[in-house]
Amino acid sequence: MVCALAAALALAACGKQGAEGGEARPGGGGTVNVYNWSDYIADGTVPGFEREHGVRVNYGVFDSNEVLEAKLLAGNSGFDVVVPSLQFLGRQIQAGVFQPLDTSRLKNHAGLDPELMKRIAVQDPGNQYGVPYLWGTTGIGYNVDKLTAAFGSTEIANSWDLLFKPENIRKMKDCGVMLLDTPSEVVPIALNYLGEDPNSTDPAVIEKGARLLQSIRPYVQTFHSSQYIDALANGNACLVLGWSGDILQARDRAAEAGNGVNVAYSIPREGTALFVDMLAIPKDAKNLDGAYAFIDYLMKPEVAAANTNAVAFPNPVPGSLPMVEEEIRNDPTIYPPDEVKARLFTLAIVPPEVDRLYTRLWTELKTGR
Ligand code: N2P
Repeated sequence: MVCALAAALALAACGKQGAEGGEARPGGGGTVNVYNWSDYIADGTVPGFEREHGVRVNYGVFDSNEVLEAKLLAGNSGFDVVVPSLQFLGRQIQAGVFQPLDTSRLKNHAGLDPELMKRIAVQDPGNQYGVPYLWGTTGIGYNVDKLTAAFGSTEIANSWDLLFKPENIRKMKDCGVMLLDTPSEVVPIALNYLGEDPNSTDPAVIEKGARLLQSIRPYVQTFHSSQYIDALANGNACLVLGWSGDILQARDRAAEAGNGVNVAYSIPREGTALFVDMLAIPKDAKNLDGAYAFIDYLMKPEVAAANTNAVAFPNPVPGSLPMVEEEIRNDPTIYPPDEVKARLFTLAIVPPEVDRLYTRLWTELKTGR
């Protein structure tokens, strides 16, 4: 609210946002309009950039690729820098939303992880349009004590059986179950659990995933893609399908509050999605100098390390690692070891007819039809 007001009045930039709803508005001149995921940047990053470059940042947040995409496809978004996940960037490139990046204006570009850049090039050919910001996995967040009370140990959290078998998830119903509100990740995870291709475009296969989700629907309290951080941290949710760093932030918030809530994150052994969120510049961006400067600043090793330290999502800058706190660097749920990585899948670009099917199935799921 305060941030939305400040943005509306163009009085001040807002830093890290805890909830969706902050709006970035065109500022022109010395303002760069950035639209990023919520809970996804260190508090000091935006002020640090503003000091170093003498540019003001108008910083808005979202918690859904679908929301960002709707704004980008409508055109005239007013944004200079946006952060879609790779598979969304891929189809937005095809829709002509972005301008190719002039990497000669990004002096830190050479410091990006070459392996990751190769993976990205499958959906952004030649790495022309995007620069990775942070990445992570989509897994299970849980309240350690509630899970232990229901199952005798936390072992079950190592499998998607916890979430996808009605006899398991129902035991967590009363303490609060939340799922990400995004079909484009939850449906592929359900398909992968069923042994199907997570990126299947076959309607009959996708329907199978939807049926699995329908079977657990009675036990899901809320579909939301950012509120689960606080809900887990304050004990209002005990089982979440969510993003790695978000759940670890919930763990840290509970510890800071000293409220006795213990939160943990697991990458289930059946495997899950690995996502990469990409910095890109819309074709109609007004402040190109500001956009390039901001993107380049985020790739500075010390800035990338500060962001990872704050939000517990890995960054794509190997030179930042010595500055990443040991506890984070050595956490296998944040930086998965190779044997875990081998079970992670990349989300593919979703064709329009599949997208429409996802949307229909998702609406039916949420409204209980
Ligand atoms: C930030 C979550 C971003 C990860 N809260 C999803 N791409």
